[in-house]
Amino acid sequence: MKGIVRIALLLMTTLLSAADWPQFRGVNGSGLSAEKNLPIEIGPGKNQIWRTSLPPGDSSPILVGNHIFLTAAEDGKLFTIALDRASGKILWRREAPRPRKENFQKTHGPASPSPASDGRQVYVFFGDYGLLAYGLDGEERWRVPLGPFNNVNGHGSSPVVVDGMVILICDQDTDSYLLALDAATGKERWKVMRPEVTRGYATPGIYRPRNGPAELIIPGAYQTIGYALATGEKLWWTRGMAWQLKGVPVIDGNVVYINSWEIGGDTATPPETPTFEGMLKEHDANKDGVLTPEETGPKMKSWYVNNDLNFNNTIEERDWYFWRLHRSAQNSVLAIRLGGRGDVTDTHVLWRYRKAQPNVPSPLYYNNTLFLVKDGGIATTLDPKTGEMIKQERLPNALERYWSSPLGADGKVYMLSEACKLTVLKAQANWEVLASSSLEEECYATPAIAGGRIYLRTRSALYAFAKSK
Ligand SMILES: [Ca+2]
Ligand SMILES: [Ca+2]
Repeated sequence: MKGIVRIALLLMTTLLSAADWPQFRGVNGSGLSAEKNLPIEIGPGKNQIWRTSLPPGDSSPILVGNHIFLTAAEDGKLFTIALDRASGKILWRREAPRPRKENFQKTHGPASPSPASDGRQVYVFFGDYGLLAYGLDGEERWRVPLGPFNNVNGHGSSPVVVDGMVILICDQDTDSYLLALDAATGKERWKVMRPEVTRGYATPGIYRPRNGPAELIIPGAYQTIGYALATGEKLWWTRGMAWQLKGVPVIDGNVVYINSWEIGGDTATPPETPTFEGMLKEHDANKDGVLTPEETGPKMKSWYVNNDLNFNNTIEERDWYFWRLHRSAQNSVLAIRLGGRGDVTDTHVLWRYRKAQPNVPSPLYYNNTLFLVKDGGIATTLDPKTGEMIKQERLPNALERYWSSPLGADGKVYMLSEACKLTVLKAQANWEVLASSSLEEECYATPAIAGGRIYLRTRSALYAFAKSK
């Protein structure tokens, strides 16, 4: 319940109401809703209120007042779409400029970041253009071109809006930065470079300590960094996470939970990787202080595909520094006590859990339990105080990959697989499955919960489900 009270407090400072779902995964990315009497099964005609066909896009729906907002791409064009909450009717769609086309991993596309709203306007981000703001009626208020970005998998970070600022993580293999724009005008409030990190896909979390100024919690490659919300000043950081962070930090009280997983990061003992000096000694035939494919030989040919961060077909010290971090990266769910300053890795990390972590889905903190869902349908509960695993089992009949983050409401936990199978658990550490149902669709977006309904986006449509009377 503590989480629900927190949501109400966060909403008090905005024009939003408790019936809204203002950003990716709801208020502060928590995935929590105070709604009751929600359906536990979905299906064609089962608890279904409406279905509206949509162009493809993997952004999650957000809800503000009578509106639902999401983004999509169709015929090579980028769109922001508003739907009527009651009927699912499309109210307006606005095209964003598309001056270029980023590379994308096939599991998503050019409309992956979710919109965010403060109740006045809706803010959307496309990696192929930048940020745009619209009035709820669809009138464009401002646009800020950003990029092009050096991010081979395509952008995935969603903006958030807080204290009159739109905050966006722009992590990439060169020149990563964190941006704060004035929400009303689009003018830059501050921008901080993030030389510590390479590509990333995370969404910011906001921490409001009882005493002291608000902080942004920003997961990035190999670490999480805390910044002062008002100024962007770097306050603290933790090392020892995986490469390519995705989710959103989950905050309860003065503890934050962050998941990080990447291929190769599960080993207990990271492999030995030579130093850059060692590499030069061995391979730098022409003694110019950098290495080329000719010098490093056929064995290292494939290294350049993902690790030559500035695409110049040369290994410089920076490339090798990040490669060594990559090799020593540790997949883990981290619990970090907030309030520290400087490098808090050795002082504020409460525990690390290193088995069966999700790749994309964020953790869920609900009913004093941390819930995780991993590809293959492996659901895990952890004791948030100790990181001790309480229960880990496969979800029956839902063994696919998971892109959607779990949600908590009505004493239940909702987990949605790629094959659009919805498994509903009783929200307790020793969980049990209450229901399992599905649509013949593909699901990559995280659903939204508001006004007694579940809004679920598939690759082809948006559905509203509510419990049948
Ligand atoms: Ca050389
Ligand atoms: Ca290079």
